[in-house]
Amino acid sequence: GRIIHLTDYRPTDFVLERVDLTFELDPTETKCTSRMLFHRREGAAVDAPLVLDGDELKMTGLLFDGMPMEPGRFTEDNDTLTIRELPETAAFEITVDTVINPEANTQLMGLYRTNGIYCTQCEAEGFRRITYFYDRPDVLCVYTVNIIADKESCPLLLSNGNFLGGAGYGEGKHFAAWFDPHPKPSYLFALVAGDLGVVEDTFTTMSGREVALKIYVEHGKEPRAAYAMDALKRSMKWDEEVFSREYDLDIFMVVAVSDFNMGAMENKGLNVFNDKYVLADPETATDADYANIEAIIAHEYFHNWTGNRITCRDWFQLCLKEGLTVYRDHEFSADQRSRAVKRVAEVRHLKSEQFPEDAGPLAHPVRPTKYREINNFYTTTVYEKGAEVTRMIATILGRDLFKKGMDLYFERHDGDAATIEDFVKCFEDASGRDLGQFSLWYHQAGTPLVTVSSAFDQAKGTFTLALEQMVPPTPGQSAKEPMHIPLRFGLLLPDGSEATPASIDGVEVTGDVLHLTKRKQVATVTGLDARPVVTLNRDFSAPINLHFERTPADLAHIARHDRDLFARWQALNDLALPNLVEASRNARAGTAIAVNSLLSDTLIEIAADETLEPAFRAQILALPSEADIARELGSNNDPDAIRAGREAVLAFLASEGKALFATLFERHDGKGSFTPDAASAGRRALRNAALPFLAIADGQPARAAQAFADSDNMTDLSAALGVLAHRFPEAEETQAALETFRARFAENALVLDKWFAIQATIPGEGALGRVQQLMQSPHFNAANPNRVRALVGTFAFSNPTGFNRLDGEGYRFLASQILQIDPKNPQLAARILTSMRSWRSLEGVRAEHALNALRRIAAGEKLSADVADIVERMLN
Ligand code: B3K
Ligand code: ZN
Repeated sequence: GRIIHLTDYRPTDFVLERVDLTFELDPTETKCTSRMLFHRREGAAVDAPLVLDGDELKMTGLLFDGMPMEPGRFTEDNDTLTIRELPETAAFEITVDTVINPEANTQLMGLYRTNGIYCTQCEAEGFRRITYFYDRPDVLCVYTVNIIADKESCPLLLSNGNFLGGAGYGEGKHFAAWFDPHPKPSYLFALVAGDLGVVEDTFTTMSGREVALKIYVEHGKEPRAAYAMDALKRSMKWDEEVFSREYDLDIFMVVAVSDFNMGAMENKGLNVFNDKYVLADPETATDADYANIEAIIAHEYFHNWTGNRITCRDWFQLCLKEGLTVYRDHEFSADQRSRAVKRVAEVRHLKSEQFPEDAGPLAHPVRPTKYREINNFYTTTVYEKGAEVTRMIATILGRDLFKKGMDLYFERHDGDAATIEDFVKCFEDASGRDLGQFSLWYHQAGTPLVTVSSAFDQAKGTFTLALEQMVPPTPGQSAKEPMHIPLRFGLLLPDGSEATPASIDGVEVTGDVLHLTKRKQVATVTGLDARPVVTLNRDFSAPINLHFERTPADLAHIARHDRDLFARWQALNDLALPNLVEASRNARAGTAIAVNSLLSDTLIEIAADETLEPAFRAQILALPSEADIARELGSNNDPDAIRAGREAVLAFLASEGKALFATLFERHDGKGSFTPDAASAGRRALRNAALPFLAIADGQPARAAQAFADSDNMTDLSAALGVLAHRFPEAEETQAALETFRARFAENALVLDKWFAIQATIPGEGALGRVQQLMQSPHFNAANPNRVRALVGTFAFSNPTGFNRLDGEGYRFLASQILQIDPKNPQLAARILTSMRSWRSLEGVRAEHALNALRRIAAGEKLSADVADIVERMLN
């Protein structure tokens, strides 16, 4: 594929006024007729041809104003249909007939079949696999959709918008017509047909309109859709209350399907979901599953305003809808649950997924300027860093001006295909603040590094803070400008209370935000009687790396006293990380490992603090991961040494805290009636955070085996199984528990994905053999993305010691998997391949094996654009 540049953007030569689509569904020969009404855009050249996009299409008819098009007036090639000699001003109609084979569509883009259900996925460029079209987000028009299908196998015929009507249609068939009054781009088109069960409810909007809500799932699974329905209603209410956004159709539908390339899709009025993010009940879903369902239902619903009513001018603007919508779903979850705990989880996720992307060969700006395959840009940088950038606008402007800016955005751009510049301008206009330098967050890739040092002058009562920022070079961007970095901060006094300084000079301060804008700045704080302990980047107000040499005592002080719970977690993390890094170095060198007793004391003290919510205490007990340690080490990494060092620290903490862990584990016994609310989930989280420490201290599986036997919900059951498998992989108890779990959930593929994932993450070099063996299991299905992600993806992404085997077998396995998956499902292959994005930070022997595996993939015959793009960037 060729490279697309942001600077090449220009509007189409023709305006599409409306489209009428008719589908005659058939598993292998679906007929699609598309009637499009166009007129030449004012200012477009009079001889400009109409060039429509297509991909692997079979065209069986082409009409101009109802008459067959003369062969000389059009040409069809691999990916375009070009029509010439079109009217200068008059509107005209083009009719295209295509024939599609949904059964053969293994890419899961365009129209395909999953478990007998017809469904579509059109973002980013799937609509062109249905018919020739202006398949780009800046072409918005109204759609009428007629669906004809077999009555018995497809009682349900759905598309976007409002239902117009339906009737019988000859022998054994019926039809339904839908009209979507809201102009939309093709990527938001959807069609679903088949035989599904439904859960129904209603929502009355703030202006009093009643909206029908329907969630479609496989027959028999209706009870498992209740939580998703509840989350949907809460999302609709929240968007009215917080963003003043009301829903705009008579009906809102969600369909759950079992073969889907990602989480879900926000098609107008007809969201299509991976069933993993719809179905839940206590027996089969963990608390994390419930939280994900809530967040994704909200995310897709929120897209109705941020994405659908205001869409993107081109795909470079993807963060306009994704970053903003992730920010909105984060805020929603924070309001529904515990804000601090949610923030800790977000930051953990950002650091473990986005920071490595930003530090490796796949780094790109939140708003990129070029791409080869757009599907490879649905990244954690566009989504999660994009959300952080939106959050920083809110931090800089403050709540009220941020709301004013959002209101202006909705008012000014409703119905538009907008750009990031349009978005930022709304906040500038609403606040009067210049966001020019701030906008670099959209354009400069790489995680900024802020280095800080401090000094206190007791005689003068002044405290100075010297701050320096540096944005590392990234592919295609060697030199960087200083950024506008908003840092929330506080000054803690020895008794834990907060100091109110007389003045702060040298750096702009608004409220509790310090605005770093130059490469180097010194903040001078006056009017202090005692040396303060600075707490910086509270709430993770800026997505940066912070190097601030602080004593363990200062960090422990913040961990004990900060009024910002997030900062307390961060301080404890900052106390633990150097210890874990040091332990890993010692493990590699074969020298003795010591643990700072301030770390163990503080950790145990906070974990024991009954005034703190259990969910937060559980986060305190989850030490930085092996991947976190690897990132901190930066280069020449040996995953086995990292694990050995971390294990030694865990063992020390386990023995120091054994009494406490036993109490936490027993006191928070989750038995009784299950509720998925945040407080109950927090109690389970604390219990399950204590269990691995107890297993280490016990040195044998009895307690975890008992916990497995006693569990009456999936959260506790899978946590106990995880501890058994990861701590005692060879024990009889573990083998028995794995088999019990398998047999009990043999009919539930989504639950068996947990069984796959737990086994794929058993540390050590035996993991690969287990994964290969599990791929032979009758429960595995190489054609289903959820299964492949659960087993192959989890192994590559989340098993550092198992995947990064010294003999390189892990990489060779992944290379052969990628080459096998790619011809069937390029998006899935490309996504799993990104698990190797940090290969250059491995020590020499592993890096060499990784390089050879990547070269083998690059040399593959007929690679998809998706995989070719990723592998080439990783090799550059
Ligand atoms: N917009 C979709 C993602 C589409 C991915 C295309 N490869 C889901 C979401 O972000 O809400
Ligand atoms: Zn989204």
